[in-house]
Amino acid sequence: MSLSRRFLLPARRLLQQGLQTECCKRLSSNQNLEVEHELETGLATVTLAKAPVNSLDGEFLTSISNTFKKLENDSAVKGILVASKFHGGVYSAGLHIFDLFNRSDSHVSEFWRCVQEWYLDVFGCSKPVVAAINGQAPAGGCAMALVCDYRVMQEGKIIGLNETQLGITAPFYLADLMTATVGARKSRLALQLGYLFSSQEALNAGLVDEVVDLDSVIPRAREQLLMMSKVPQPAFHITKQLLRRENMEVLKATREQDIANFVDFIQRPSVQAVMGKYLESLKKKKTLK
Ligand code: CO8
Repeated sequence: MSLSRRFLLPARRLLQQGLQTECCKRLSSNQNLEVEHELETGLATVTLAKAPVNSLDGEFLTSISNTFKKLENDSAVKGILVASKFHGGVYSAGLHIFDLFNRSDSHVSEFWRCVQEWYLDVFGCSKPVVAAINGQAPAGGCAMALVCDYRVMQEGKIIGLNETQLGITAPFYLADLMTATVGARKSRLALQLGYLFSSQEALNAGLVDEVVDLDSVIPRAREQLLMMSKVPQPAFHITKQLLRRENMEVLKATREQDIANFVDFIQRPSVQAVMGKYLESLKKKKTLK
C-alpha cells in the first residue's frame, strides 16, 4: 500500500466517525437493538439486530417496547424508522417459537404479556413510524410491519400472518389490524390459511405501500418518514392517537382475559403437537439446503 493511501484511509475513517458523531447520535445500543438519532432531521432508526433472524423473545420484545417508550418521550425525535440489521435476509421471523413450545403456563403467560406490551408501545407510538422491510417478514415479522404507519418492502420476499400454519392463532388485535389494512375478505382468507404473500401480492393487497429493490428500501422509507415528520406534529400525533384509540382500548380492557385464553389454547396437547411438527419441518428445511 502506498504511503499516501496508508495515511489517507485511517484519516478518512476518522473523518467519517467525526462527521457521524456531529450529525448522528447513538441513543442506545445492545447486542440485539441499535438506536440512532439523526440530529439534523430528528429521525431515529431502530435496527433489529438479534441474530440470526430477529426472533422476538420476551427480552427482545421488552427492549423494543422500552426503546419506543423512550423515543416517544424524547421531544427531539420526530419520526422512527424500523429496519433489520440482516439487510436482504430476514426482517423478523416473528415470535421466538421456543417460548411457546414445551413451556410452563407461567412462562407462556409472561411471554404473552410482553407481546401485548410491545403492541401497546409500538402501535401506540404517536410519532410517525415507517417499516423498512429489508427481508422476510412472516408472522410476528409481519406484525412488526403492520404496527407501523407506512411499509416499504424489498422485492422478492414474503410477508403475512401465517400463524395457523404452525397451529396457533394471531391475537385479535393483530387480526383487526390486518382487516383494517387489507379489507375483510382478503384478511379472512389470509388469516384462515396462514397465507404468506409475496412482496408483489402484498403490494396488490395493500399490505405494504411500496415494493422496491433492496438498495432502495431504507432510502425510500427514510424519505417517506422525513415527509411524515414534517406534518405539524401535534396535529399528526393527535390524529394518529385518535385513529388507533379504539383498537388499543379493546386490548387494554381485556389483557388478563387475552392472556388466560392464549395460555389455555397454546398448552393444549394437540396445539403443542402441531407446533412440534412445524419446528421439525423448519429443521428439515435446513438439512435439505
Ligand atoms: N423462532 C425461533 N427460531 C427461529 C425462528 C423463530 N420464529 N425462525 C427461525 N428460527 C431459527 C431456525 O430454527 C434456525 O435455527 P438453527 O440455525 O439453530 O437451526 C435459524 O433461526 C435460521 O433459520 P433458517 O435457517 O430457517 O433461516 P432462513 O433465512 O433460511 O429463513 C425464515 C428465514 C423465512 C424467517 C425461516 O426461518 C422461517 O420461516 N421461520 C419461521 C417463521 C415463523 O413461522 N414464525 C412464526 C412465529 S409465531 C408468531 O410470530 C406469532 C405472532 C403473533 C403476534 C406477534 C406480535 C409480535
